[in-house]
Amino acid sequence: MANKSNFKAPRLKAPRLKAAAIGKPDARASADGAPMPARSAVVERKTRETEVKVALNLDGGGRGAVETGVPFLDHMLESFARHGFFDLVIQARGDLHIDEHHTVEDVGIVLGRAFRQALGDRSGIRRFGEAMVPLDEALCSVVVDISGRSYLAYNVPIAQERVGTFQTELVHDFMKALSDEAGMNLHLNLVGGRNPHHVIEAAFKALARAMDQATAREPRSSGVLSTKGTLS
Ligand SMILES: [Mn+2]
Repeated sequence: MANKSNFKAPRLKAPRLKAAAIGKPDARASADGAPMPARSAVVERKTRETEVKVALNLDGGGRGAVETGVPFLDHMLESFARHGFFDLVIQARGDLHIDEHHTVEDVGIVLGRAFRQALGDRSGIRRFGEAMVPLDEALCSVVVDISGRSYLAYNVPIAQERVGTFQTELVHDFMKALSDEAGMNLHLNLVGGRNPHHVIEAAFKALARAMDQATAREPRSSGVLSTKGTLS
């Protein structure tokens, strides 16, 4: 029986984080005391369907402030920021009166571009990352190669069409857009799971941890980690 009271979920306050704060020199990443240049990007994209702005710092502290108009996506991306130790501000406005597809996909596009831009020529990064993350009964594996070549292997079968009002199929579209635009080989494999919220959240957390590893600076590598000599 539906509860028809006027209950309103409390609005969870995202940590206050301004796009302008992103891009300051990264003092913590310095080994010898000299601040290293921030690996960050601010990317905007406007179409007749959506308007998306992303500010990203790869060497952040896990602070996320995400407002896309799709609350479930906000929840996933704030989790992504936290577990990837990225600082991430996302503001999106989309044609949600049609459905959430354009907004979810376009946020993936702009986030991917922000990673591409923040990584620059990809020199000095670890390039590969992998993570296996559980959430109760759900277990998801993510392996990435941030090589400049995009590829998506998406094996995350979800029986339920929706979690709340969010269409579970949109996760596939989001991951495709992200991997295409970041220039990233992205393999997602669901080991098992029943609850779609758990499955998707485990996927985003595993994505975060794998991308944190892959984007991390590799102190032993002075140039681009490829025998080909380029990652672009
Ligand atoms: Mn959750």
